[in-house]
Amino acid sequence: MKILYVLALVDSTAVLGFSSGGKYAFARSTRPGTPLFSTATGQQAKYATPERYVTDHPNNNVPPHIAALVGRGLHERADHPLGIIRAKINEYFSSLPEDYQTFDAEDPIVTCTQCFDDLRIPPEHPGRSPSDTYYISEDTLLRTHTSAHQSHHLRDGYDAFLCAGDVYRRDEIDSSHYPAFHQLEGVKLFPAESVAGADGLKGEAWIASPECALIAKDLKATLEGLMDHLFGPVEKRWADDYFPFTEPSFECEILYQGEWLEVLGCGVVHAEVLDMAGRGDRRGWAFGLGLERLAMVLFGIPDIRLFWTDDERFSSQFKSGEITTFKSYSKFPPVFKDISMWVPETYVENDFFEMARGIAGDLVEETKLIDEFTNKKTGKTSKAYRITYRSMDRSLTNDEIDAMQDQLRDDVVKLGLEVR
Ligand code: FA5
Ligand code: MG
Repeated sequence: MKILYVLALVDSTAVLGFSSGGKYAFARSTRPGTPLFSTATGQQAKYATPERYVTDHPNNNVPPHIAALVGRGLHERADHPLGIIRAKINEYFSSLPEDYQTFDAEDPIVTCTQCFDDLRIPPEHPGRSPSDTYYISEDTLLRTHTSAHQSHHLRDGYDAFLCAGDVYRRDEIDSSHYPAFHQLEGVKLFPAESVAGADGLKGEAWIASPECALIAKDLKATLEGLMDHLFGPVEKRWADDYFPFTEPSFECEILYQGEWLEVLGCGVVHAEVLDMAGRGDRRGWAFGLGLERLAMVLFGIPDIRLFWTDDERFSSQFKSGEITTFKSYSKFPPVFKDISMWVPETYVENDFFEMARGIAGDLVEETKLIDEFTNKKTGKTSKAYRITYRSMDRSLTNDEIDAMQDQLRDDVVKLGLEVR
């Protein structure tokens, strides 16, 4: 399911185009005397302890293959594509007039309050359900986005900051979706006096105000500047989006191999979010971008699974500070297996995807729905999926894949599925 934080996806294919406005001159705003890196880089490794994530709490739904990924700190490795991009993004923001505080090593376990309530994501939102989120306990979870850290930094008094980290979502499986990936969050508040004219404005009145337009323009100009810094000339476009914590909200797509790829979500921070963080006198913007999505385009990395590989044919290709084109060390042939099942009404697709990953790990390249119908007489629904198995570093044998597919066919019974 791809609903995530988009509650009522505004059906907007409207392309707003990239505004060309210069950067809004903005006074230095970070508290004086605070260190540039308040969460020391290199601290991530301390979170790489799988026992922290797989517990016997009844709400714990973190499988071992996910626990093994937490806290690897890929975005902090100077010679990993994610670390190289992270550093390039830092370089860009350091060239701007504001002092952006950097947080790169925050605990990936957050509370529901941090991840959802502080951001106006209501209890019934599908993104909060255990079908989409990895829970540690009733009220702690693996962060599903770096926005989980926005409110406490705002509450602590920061006016401009960046925060990167690994995030986790139960999601579909294909070359650009992986249950663990990295995001980078950016937030900037404007001086109270520059937005005082819009005091108390909400909803449409806020959106129509010149203060809102000013912030949205600065946001887009800042992100366009970032894209140009990273990519040089690349085709990009804006579309309207919806997030409960920004108003208005946008997404940015870039053209990659003939297809539009969504790389970030952003918007003007919702007044209620600022209120809850004790910063109701201010307004500002926030964005969250997917580091893998950017890295795939920049380095020409064709499959999101590659970021996690320990294969040195991958790692030896990258050097700190250098953007180089990835050379596939060879593409091994895929093995396709189909499975058709009667599904119960309570069926959750992500449970099936995760079960496949649990059995075959990263050998699962894609899980695709290929057929679906409901039997008129019995009312039963059938779904058929094609699973693509492919290794990134060797040829697979039919026997080993048959064994995995057989195990999957046996195990789906536990999800109430009936193989046809
Ligand atoms: C968010 O996560 C919001 N927190 C972003 C945001 C921050 C909006 C601040 C407003 C203000 P979204 O779910 O669209 O939004 O994810 C943001 C980016 O993460 C996407 O644009 C994409 O680049 C990346 N992303 C999302 N899901 C995946 C995935 N499964 N695999 C890889 N990258 C992903
Ligand atoms: Mg999105």
